[in-house]
Amino acid sequence: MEKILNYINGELVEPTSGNYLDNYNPSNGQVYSLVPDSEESDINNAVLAAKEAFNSWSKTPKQERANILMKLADTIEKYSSELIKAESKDNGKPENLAAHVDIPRAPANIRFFAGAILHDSSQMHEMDGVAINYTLRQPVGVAACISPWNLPLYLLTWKIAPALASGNTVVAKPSEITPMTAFMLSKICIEAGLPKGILNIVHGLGSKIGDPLTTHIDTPIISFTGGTVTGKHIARVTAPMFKKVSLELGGKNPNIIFADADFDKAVSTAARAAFTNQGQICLCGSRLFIQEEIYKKFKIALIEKTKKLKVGDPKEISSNLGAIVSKEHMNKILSKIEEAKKLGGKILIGGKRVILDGELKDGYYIEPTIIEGLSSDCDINQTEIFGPVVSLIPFKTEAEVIDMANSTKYGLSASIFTENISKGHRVAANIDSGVVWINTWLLRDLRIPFGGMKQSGVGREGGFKSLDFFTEPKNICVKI
Ligand code: TXE
Repeated sequence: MEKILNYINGELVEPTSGNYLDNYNPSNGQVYSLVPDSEESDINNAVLAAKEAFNSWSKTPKQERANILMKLADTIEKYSSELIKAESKDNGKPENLAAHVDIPRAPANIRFFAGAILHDSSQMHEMDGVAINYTLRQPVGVAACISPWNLPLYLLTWKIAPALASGNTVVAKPSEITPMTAFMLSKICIEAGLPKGILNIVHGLGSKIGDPLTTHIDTPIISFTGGTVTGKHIARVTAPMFKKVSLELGGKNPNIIFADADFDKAVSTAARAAFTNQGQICLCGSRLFIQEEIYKKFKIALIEKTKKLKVGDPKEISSNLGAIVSKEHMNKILSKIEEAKKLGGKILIGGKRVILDGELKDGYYIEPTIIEGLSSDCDINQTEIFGPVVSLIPFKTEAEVIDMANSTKYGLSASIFTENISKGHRVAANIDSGVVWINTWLLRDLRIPFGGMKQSGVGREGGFKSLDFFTEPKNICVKI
């Protein structure tokens, strides 16, 4: 069985303990590879390698850093078809989605930040003939980059690209649930000639190697994407060490449909926002607020749309939804659906596990599920489920829907559908979330400040915000 290896100081190495964990293929429930069960000693080795590499990488001219990263991006692209298959097998997502979203984004992230450092500038403050101040932005050191399982290579590269481009070195910890494309990336780094030690990838359990990485004295900067509970833990353990921390956490995102919306566009986007990647995207629109006048018509159209979605073999081009990432997560989603029923929720469509035929009979599939009849403040409408489950909530007025949209502890993203421009802008300004889309969903410009309010996170990444985060500003004051 294939063994995934850690990538430390430019080499593929076994975990020091020699222990491995099972890695599952969610489409058939079978173990298909082994992932290192790393320990503190592996983290220490990786941090040491990154610390040593920092001395030269932080002083490498920007153009040279950009050239090296561009070559890495080209090499990733060379292996696109293998990466697409691997991401789908490891995560359960349809190959079609990996081909259009996940894998193209990896080289795009790297090229974007390789280019961005060549166009960056810093500030100058003049003191009326007395002095000038200028700001140097210098790399911080070894960055700990911790990424989740829902968009494995996409989010890993979203972190390591700006970290490396800015002159930091990196110890990355991909999710233990989806380690395969990070392992493939480490082999790609070797082929692309990435300087030894600038990127290190350590695999293993968050509960075991998370703290050794985040509280290591030589990792002054941490970029994390994952669950809110883990984010809280990282904030707690790192606070006394005064580290720079960026947290991208969960969401319970409102999707607001006004009666004057472009009906067909709103229906198809609402279905996409609810069910893409089996609902396992932090930006998914899982609370669907529909204005009373069109509630019934919209509900019927959404059910019709959902009926046409095929849950099936991730390898088949016709599958709209693949498998849920793990058995534990599938059971968590199913238990939330049961809870919804107990609270009086009516399942309009879906609600059950799907058992596919033949080799896929033990895979982790769930029907796309629409629920109605739950109050906006019940647990199901307040906490993240992170599965193919959307809850419909009618509303009467603009003020009422803004209140309900803002009623959760999260504040990551929101969508508003209306043909009234003024209303769109007005409601967007009043929604407590880091990203608001009007008449669309998941339209991403890599330059925007991306992140959440409230318990959806701390800080913003994207464009120059990422370069700001991964550098330390230093003021130099020169007396004239
Ligand atoms: O995430 P974790 P889980 C949400 C979603 C999901 C829930 C839990 O609601 O149901 O989180 O998912 C590493 N120190 N999101 O448990 O544990 C872990 O190994 C440092 C939203 O899988 O947060 C992995 O690499 N790191 C989300 C990463 O953190 C630790 C995407 C994320 O895993 C650690 C995924 C620790 N103590 C889940 N413990 C989004 N925002 O997109 C774990 N990790």
